[in-house]
Amino acid sequence: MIITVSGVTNIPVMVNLPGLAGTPAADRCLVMGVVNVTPDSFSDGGQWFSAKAAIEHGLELVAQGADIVDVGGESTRPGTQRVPADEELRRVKPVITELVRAGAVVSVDTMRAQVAEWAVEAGVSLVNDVSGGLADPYMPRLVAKAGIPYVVMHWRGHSHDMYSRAMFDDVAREVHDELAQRVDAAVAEGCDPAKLVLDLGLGFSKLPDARGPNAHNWQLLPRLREVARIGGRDFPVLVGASRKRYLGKLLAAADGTPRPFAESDDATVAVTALAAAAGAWCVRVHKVPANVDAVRVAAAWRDGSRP
Ligand code: PMM
Repeated sequence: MIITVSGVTNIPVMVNLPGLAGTPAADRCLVMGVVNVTPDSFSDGGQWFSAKAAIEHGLELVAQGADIVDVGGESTRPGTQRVPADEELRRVKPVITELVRAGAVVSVDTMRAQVAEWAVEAGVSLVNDVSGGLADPYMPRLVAKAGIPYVVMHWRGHSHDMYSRAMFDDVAREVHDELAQRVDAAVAEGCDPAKLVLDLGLGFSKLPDARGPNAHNWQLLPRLREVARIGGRDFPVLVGASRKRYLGKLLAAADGTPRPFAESDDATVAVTALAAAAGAWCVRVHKVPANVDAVRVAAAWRDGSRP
């Protein structure tokens, strides 16, 4: 059922938040904390590059209320080149091993079936593939075999030239149609549609403008449920808004200097509240505590709006 919040937002609200096998049950939007085991991610620039720092950070995110920790060993910073698979594995192995051992619900953020295969063996609960199966044709079959939830993100190509592909007439319609193709491809490889999560791919081949025809991220967010309604099914949506460039641009100083990434955490919390109220299944964030508060506020808002 879809109801409408009166007054402030006028956003459609999914009354029953979707739950997925292998991920924590919750009557609210889930919070996924980010652990980038990379020297060069745009959002946290190498802070957690050593295994020890990454493990400690992951455990801290869980203690702060993260429902899932997302561990990645390859930066997708705009303009970046790929790292070799063995280096990606070297980065994530000790971190995933230790976080799973500690009882955390862990997802692996990778575009490579080889890395996902190792991570599944190690006990991750979810595969988060920013390429939605496009970067590695073996990925959907691997995830289908593992039988765990699969995050399929909207993606048009690798980071080194992603902005050259940021051309849309109607970004929400085109992201919807391209995600529908990825869903079809994943299901054709054996993935259970009930275990697919869709992601708008905020910042990936989307221009960071704050307004105007190229404000792709802002045009997508209010239509998140519409984008994820495919073939009559409302797929769960993961929203990865945290610290992205389009927030820094929106909050730019008077002289146009973008707000630094780490100073857009309050704006991330605002997006979290709105996305959760709109029915997002999960938000992927760098700073967990305030986002946990925001999803709880959104759940109370939703509950209060029930007849
Ligand atoms: N963004 C980044 C990395 N992984 N995964 C999903 N599902 N959605 C995202 O938006 C996403 C992602 C890049 O951001 P980071 O460098 O802060 O991790």
